[in-house]
Amino acid sequence: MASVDAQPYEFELAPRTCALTVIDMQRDFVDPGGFGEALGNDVSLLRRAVAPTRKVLDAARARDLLVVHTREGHRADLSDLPRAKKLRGRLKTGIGDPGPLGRSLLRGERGHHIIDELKPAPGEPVVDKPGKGAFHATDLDSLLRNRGVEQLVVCGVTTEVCVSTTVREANDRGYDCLVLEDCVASYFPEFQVAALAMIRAQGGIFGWVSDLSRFLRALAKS
Ligand code: TIU
Repeated sequence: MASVDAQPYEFELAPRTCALTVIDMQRDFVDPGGFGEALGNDVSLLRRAVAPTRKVLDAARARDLLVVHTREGHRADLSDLPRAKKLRGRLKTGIGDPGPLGRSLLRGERGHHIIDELKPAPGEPVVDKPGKGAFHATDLDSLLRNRGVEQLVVCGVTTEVCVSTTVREANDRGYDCLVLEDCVASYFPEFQVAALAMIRAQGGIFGWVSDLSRFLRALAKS
């Protein structure tokens, strides 16, 4: 056990029951030509979370923490793509349409792959999810419970969409979440600030917020 300096108050890190979750660090969100850009976003804003997340990954691997990666995406036949999600946005290149990174947000396409810098190591589970939250229509909950996980350290993108949805889902399932603010990123700087504020408000209504250096310091002491 070690205390992570966090908000709204210290987070008691228990490495044996803690997993690192890296949310949707896919080319489709982080690289030009993918789904994120098709939505009208400046994807370079997400790059700032890559190097800090790499450091968390290295530290978690060195301490044998369970590392779980997630990817948002759909089956090639689009059978798991709700009509509402397909139509929303009136996009020129929507989910399943061909683009520079292959068919957008589809499993197996180039854009669906996790970026090289954060590539899953052999044996690390990769959870493919059709929604924003990593628990919806996936086996993530059983995978965590079967390993006795009670705490999640959360990195990835985007802070107010898939990270926040996952943290909220995790909170309702009884997990304690610690979000590292420099390891999550948004296309909208103001949403980054607001999403993190919502997590730690009201005594940590959804969880805790800290950062890379504070987390590494505590992990080294634990
Ligand atoms: N658009 C946006 O901010 N995010 C997503 O569509 N997915 C994730 O956050 N992964």
